[in-house]
Amino acid sequence: MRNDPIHQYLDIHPEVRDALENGRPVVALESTIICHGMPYPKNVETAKQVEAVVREYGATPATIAILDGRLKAGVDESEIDYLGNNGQQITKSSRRDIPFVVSRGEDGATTVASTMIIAAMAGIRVMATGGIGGVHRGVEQTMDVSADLEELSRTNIAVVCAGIKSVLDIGRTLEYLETIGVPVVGYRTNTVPAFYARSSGFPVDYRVDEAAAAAAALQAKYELGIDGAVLVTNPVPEEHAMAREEIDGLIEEAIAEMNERGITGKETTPFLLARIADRTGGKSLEANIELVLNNAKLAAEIAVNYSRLTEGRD
Ligand code: PSU
Ligand code: MN
Repeated sequence: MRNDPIHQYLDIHPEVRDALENGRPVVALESTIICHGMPYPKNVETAKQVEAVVREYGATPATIAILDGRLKAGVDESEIDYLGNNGQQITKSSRRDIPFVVSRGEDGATTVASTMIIAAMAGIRVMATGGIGGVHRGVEQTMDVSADLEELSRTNIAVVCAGIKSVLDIGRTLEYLETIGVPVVGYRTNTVPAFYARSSGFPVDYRVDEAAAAAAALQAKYELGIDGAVLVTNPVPEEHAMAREEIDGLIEEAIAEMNERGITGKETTPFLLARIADRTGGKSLEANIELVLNNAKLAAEIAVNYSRLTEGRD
């Protein structure tokens, strides 16, 4: 396996490698949320807390990033500090960006899509994030559809998130996921969560009440050779949730401001997140942090169950 050309590019952290080689659970974590999704120093604090939660629930964390052109599956604390300190200066890197960031020897913050790619290269089957990218509102004009969606159709990993953010067109995002064959699973919920809010009102495809049930579906999918991700949606904890009406109005305003300023492409998600955090006096940031921690916990539980089910197999 070490002769595989991928390993000319990929550094698997020794602790992560040890876990993988011994069939122990590993959870991958993205880094765009650190560099572009949250302000310093909350981003660094949160990234470290997320790793601690993964450990607490019995798995090894592997924060994914690109540093000096090296794909990293697992980073040190000092590297988390580096990512958090340099924030927006670090290139937000999705699938299309990886070859350029690598060949130029640069740093990259990985989106859900590129985190999935690098995690899968390393052999990691579960990742946690806050929210995925999706079909943006106004797609009829802009064609803005996140590369996360196509990635979900092709790369084999469970992605634990807090549902679909209402800065996106939730209905169209779900239609897209249906078309590309990505199951939307609700963890202890019948409706797809809407990130800051616990429900979007749209039904999930499958509800699971235990992490083991999600792990079993994952095992069946991959033993059957059905490629692609499973999207596990986990509502923000009740005590940190925001009312849909409260957040939706602010989102409308933030989108209007974004359009006035002519912000497009990869800048949209970071702009909207920062604006919404301003407008809610930090309340949305707190919700964001809590939901990520909650997702890390569930991802660890799924990874633990998955490694039990697949023990001794490959
Ligand atoms: N949603 C969040 N915070 C984030 C992101 C999404 O609440 O930081 C990031 C994730 O890394 C996601 C990316 O993969 O934004 C999607 O960006 P785009 O729509 O440009 O593909
Ligand atoms: Mn986009």
